[in-house]
Amino acid sequence: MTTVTLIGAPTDVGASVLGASMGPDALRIAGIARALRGLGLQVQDAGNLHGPGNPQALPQDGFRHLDEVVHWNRAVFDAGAAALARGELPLLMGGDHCLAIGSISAVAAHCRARGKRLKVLWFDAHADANTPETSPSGNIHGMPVACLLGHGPHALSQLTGGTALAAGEIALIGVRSVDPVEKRFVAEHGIEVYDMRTIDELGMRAVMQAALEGVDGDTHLHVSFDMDAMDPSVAPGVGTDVRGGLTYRETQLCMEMLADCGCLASADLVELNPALDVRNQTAELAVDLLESLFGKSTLMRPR
Ligand code: 6HN
Ligand code: MN
Ligand code: MN
Ligand code: MN
Repeated sequence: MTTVTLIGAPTDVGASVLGASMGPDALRIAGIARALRGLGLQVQDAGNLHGPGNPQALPQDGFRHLDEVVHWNRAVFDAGAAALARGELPLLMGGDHCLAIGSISAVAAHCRARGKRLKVLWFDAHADANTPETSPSGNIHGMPVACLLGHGPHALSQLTGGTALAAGEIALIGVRSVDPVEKRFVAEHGIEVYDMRTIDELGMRAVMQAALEGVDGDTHLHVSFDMDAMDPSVAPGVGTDVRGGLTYRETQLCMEMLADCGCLASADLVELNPALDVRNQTAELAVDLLESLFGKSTLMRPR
């Protein structure tokens, strides 16, 4: 049986809104380990990683807190790589979304070494595809997709010793807030995007079928879930909320279809901001969704 390893990364150095650093404990308080164990999974909580505090500095050369972001991502990379090498399924509890640079770089290195196909599904209101030249904020949580595709400072874009991802290995789902130059980046790289309009027009079932096309037993599937993918009416505890997001049921359907495909091998749950939440409901929602992602289903269904 696969062991799920919970890795806490309590930091918000990639953001300008403070509070995502409390995400790991909010998930623990919402009962993440208990919920997953209730599904019959083996779960170990590896505790929290350590790293520098948030200096709350202004951007320098296009980045806010580059050194701190590099430090945290190295720690996430090492912890993720170690869990994967032990045959475990790392679940990164963020923390802001800059941490996906480290977690997905570890996954990419793992797949390259084993000749495994890789697919990353990136659930987000945002495209996270800025570079320091194009970023309106300097916040590195707006840059991980670009970094993973090789655009960004060497220390982040070459964590694996090369470029982590090819554009065809990632799909963005739930997008509805994309900066003008990000649009060009996404188009020029031919990144697969299912924005909210596509989800409205096709429905989530068709979108997930398309996103999972070609994902099979030889594929390592990584889910990077930014809580702001969901509508702020159901997920208020996020730092950069955008109206018009995924509904509770749409998200549940995603999770259920991901569970059915049986290829999930690593995940990030990021951008949960307990300082902006109401009675920990966004953390509880996250745990509810993770249960579905790991196979909780209402009925027995023929596979
Ligand atoms: N996130 N596109 C904006 C920026 O500052 O680059 C927002 C980024 C939000 C990032 O939510 O992970
Ligand atoms: Mn994000
Ligand atoms: Mn986002
Ligand atoms: Mn490129």
